[in-house]
Amino acid sequence: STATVYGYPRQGPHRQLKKAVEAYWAGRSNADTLLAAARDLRLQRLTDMREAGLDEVPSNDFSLYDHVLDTAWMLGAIPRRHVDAVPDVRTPAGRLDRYFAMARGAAIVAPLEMTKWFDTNYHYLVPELGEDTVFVLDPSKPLAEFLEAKTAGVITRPVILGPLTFLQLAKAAPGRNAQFDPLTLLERIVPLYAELLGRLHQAGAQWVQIDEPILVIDQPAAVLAQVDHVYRTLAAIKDRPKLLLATYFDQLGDALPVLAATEIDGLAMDFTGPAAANLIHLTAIGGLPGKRLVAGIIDGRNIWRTDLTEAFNTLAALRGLADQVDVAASCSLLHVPIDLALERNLDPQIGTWLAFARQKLDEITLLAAGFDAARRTTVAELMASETRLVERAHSPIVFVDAVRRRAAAVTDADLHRTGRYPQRHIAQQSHLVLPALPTTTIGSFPQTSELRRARALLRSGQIDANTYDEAMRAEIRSVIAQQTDLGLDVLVHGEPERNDMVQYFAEQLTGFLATTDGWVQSYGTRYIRPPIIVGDVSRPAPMTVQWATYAQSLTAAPVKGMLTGPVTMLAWSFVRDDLPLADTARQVALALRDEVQDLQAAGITVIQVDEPALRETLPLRAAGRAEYLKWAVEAFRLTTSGADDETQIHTHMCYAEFDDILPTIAEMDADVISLEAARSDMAIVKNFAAAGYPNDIGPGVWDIHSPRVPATEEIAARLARIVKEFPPERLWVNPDCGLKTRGYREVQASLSNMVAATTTVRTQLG
Ligand code: THG
Ligand code: ZN
Repeated sequence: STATVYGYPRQGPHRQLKKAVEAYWAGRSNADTLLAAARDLRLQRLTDMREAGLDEVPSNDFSLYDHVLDTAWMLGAIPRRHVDAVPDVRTPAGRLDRYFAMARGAAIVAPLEMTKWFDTNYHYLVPELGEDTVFVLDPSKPLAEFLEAKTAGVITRPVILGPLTFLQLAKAAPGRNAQFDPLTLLERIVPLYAELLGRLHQAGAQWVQIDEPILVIDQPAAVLAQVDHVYRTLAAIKDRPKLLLATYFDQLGDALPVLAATEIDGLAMDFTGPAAANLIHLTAIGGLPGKRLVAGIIDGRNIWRTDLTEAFNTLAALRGLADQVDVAASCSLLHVPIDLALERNLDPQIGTWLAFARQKLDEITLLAAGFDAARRTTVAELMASETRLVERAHSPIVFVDAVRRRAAAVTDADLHRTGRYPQRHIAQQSHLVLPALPTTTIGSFPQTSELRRARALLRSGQIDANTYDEAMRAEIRSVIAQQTDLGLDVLVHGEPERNDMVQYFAEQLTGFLATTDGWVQSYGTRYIRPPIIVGDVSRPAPMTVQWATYAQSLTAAPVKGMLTGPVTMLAWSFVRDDLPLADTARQVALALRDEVQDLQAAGITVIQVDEPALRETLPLRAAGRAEYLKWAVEAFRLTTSGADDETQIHTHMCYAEFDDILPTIAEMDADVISLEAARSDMAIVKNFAAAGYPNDIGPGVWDIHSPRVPATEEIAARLARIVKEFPPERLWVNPDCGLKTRGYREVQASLSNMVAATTTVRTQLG
C-alpha cells in the first residue's frame, strides 16, 4: 500500500511565501529572488514529505497565488485586459506581472473575480471564458516543477486541475452573454490536456493526478456523458502516464459508475464524513477491478488525530475492491495548518489530540504500513489512539454537563420572538424614531495601522491593558463623531478592538482554542488562523457590552451592538468531530443569546448578528441541504429571539448569492437584513420582492471591495430604482459590507455621498 497526499500547504512554516510575494509586489525584491524563494519552499516540502515516509509525492500542487489561476494560465485563458496591461512576457518579471495582474488587477484594470473553493474557506480566482477564448497550452509550470523534483531525486505525481472542474468553476467573461456556458468549450481544451499528458510522459512522469472535485456535486446526465467522453478520450492516448482521477469533499454519486467504466488507471476518493457513502457505492458496483484506488481516509480539512481503529476498519472493507488500495488524506492538506510543533501555547494534553499537515503525513504512513502488515506493526499505536479518544471523551474541557443540560432544555418557545414582525416594527419605530430609508453601516470602520500597532504593543507587553483600552475608546469617539457629522441614523462603534471577528469571539468563549501559528491560506497571500472548537461552548463573561455601551454613552442616536452569528463562528473554525455540528451551533447560539440579552439590558436597542458564512456552508449535494438549513436557522433564532419586541435585530450576509435560500432568510426573522448587492447591480432587491420577503432589507448601495468613491447621483439613481421595486417603508440604505479594509478618506467621501443621495430620494418620496 502506497502512502500519498494530493497536496501540501504552500506557504512554508513561517509564511515565507507570503513574505516573498509581498516583497516582490512592494518592489523590495525582484523576479529572481521571488522565484528562488519559491523553489526553496518546494524543495523543502519535497524533503518533508519524503522524510515523513510518503511513497508518492505530488508536484504542481504549489502555487504563487492560486491553482485555478495557474490552470487558466496553463490553458492560455488570459483576459485581453491583462494581456494589454502587461504586454511583454519575454522575461520572468513580465510573466509574473501579468499573472499577478490577473490575481490583483493593475492600475485601472480589474482582477479576476474571487470566490469560495467548494465549501472550504479557500478562495480561487474565477476564470473568464467566452466563445472567443483562444486556448493555447503553456505546460511550463507543471513540467518545470516535475523536472525540478526529478533532479532532486524524486519522481513526483504532477497534479492538474481537470477540464470539467476548470470549466464549471469558470464564468462568462464580463460584457459577454451571461447565459454562455463554459462547458461548451470542453472539446477545445481536451486536446490541450492530451498534449500536456504527452509532455509529462516524455519528461518521465509515471502517474498524473487529475483533480475533478466538481464531480461530487449532483451532475445532470448530459454532464455525466461528457465525463465519460473526456476520460475515454484521455485514456485512449498512446504513450501517456497513468491517470489517477482525484475527487474530494463529498461522495461521487452517479459519477462513480461512469468513471469506473472508463480506462483510467486509478480513482482517488474521499471516505470521510458524508463521503463515507463512497464505500457503500463502491461495494455495490463491484469495486474497481484492474484499477488503483487511493483511499482518502484521513480528514484533510480538520485537525483531529485520526481514530486509527476506525481507519483500519475502513481500509479492511476496501481490501480487494481494487487491484491496489493506497492511503491518503481526503483532500489536499492546503486546508489545515502546517505543523503542530510550531505552536507556542498549546496544552500538552490537547496537543496529543491534534494533527496538522505534518502530523497527518505520519498518520498516513502509519496506516499504509499497518495495512500491509495486517496491523501487526501498529498494535502500540492502535492502543495509544484508543487511549487518546477515551481521554478526550472524559476531559472536563470537552464535556461540560451544565452546557449539555442547557442545550437539551431548549424549547420551541426559545426560538420565537414575543411579537411578530409587524407588531415589533411598531414597537421599534416608537422609540427609535427613524426617518424613511434609514442610513447605517455594516459595523467595522477602517482598521488603521495605529490600531494594529496598539494590538501588537499590547501583545508584546509594551503597553498595558488600560492604555490599550484608552486607544480603542479614542477611536470609538472619533468614529461616533464622524458618523454624527455625516448624519447617519443608526451608528456603529467601528469595531477597532477586533482583528478578525471570529478570532475575537473565539478568544472569549470557553470551548474554543486559538492557535499561535496555525495559518491557513484564505486567498493569495492572505491567511487566517481558524480557532479550534475543542469542547462544549459557553460564555464566561460579557464580550462586547463595554464597547457598545461606551459608544452609546457618546450619542443620543442608536448605536448597534455587533455580534458574529453561530453558523459563521462554526464555518470559520475547525469544528468538533465528536459532536454533531447542529449541537455545537446550539451551544454557540446560547452563549450569544446571553450576550444579546446583556446588550439589551445595558440599553443597546439595535443588535446585529452577522451571518456572512451562512450560504457558503450549504452542503455541496442537495440531499444534505434541508437539514443544514433547519439547524442553521434555529441557531440564529435561538441567538436572537430572547430580544424584546422593542429591540431591533439586524443581520448581515455577503460573499454569496442568496437567491436559492430566500425562504431560509425569511425564516431567520431578523427585523433588518443588510446584503451585498452593488456588484450584482441591486438585482437582489427584485428577488426579495418577488419572494414576498416580509421584513426590512438594506441592499448595499456601494461596493466596498473597490476603493472607488460612488457619486451621489449614482447612489441616488440606484435608490430611486429600488424604492419602486420594494416597499420603501421597509428599505434601508447602507454599504455592501464592513469598511475595515478601506481607508478613511474614501469611506468619508462615500458615506457623505450616500447620505446626500438618501436625502434627495426621501424628498422625492415626499
Ligand atoms: N474572517 C475569517 N474568515 C474569513 C473572513 C474573515 N473568511 C472569508 C473572508 N473573510 C476571507 N478574507 C480575508 C481577508 C483578509 C485576511 C484574511 C482573510 C488577512 N489576513 C492577514 C494576512 O494574511 O496578512 C492576517 C490577519 C491576522 O493577523 O489575523 O488580511 O474575515 N475568520
Ligand atoms: Zn459583509
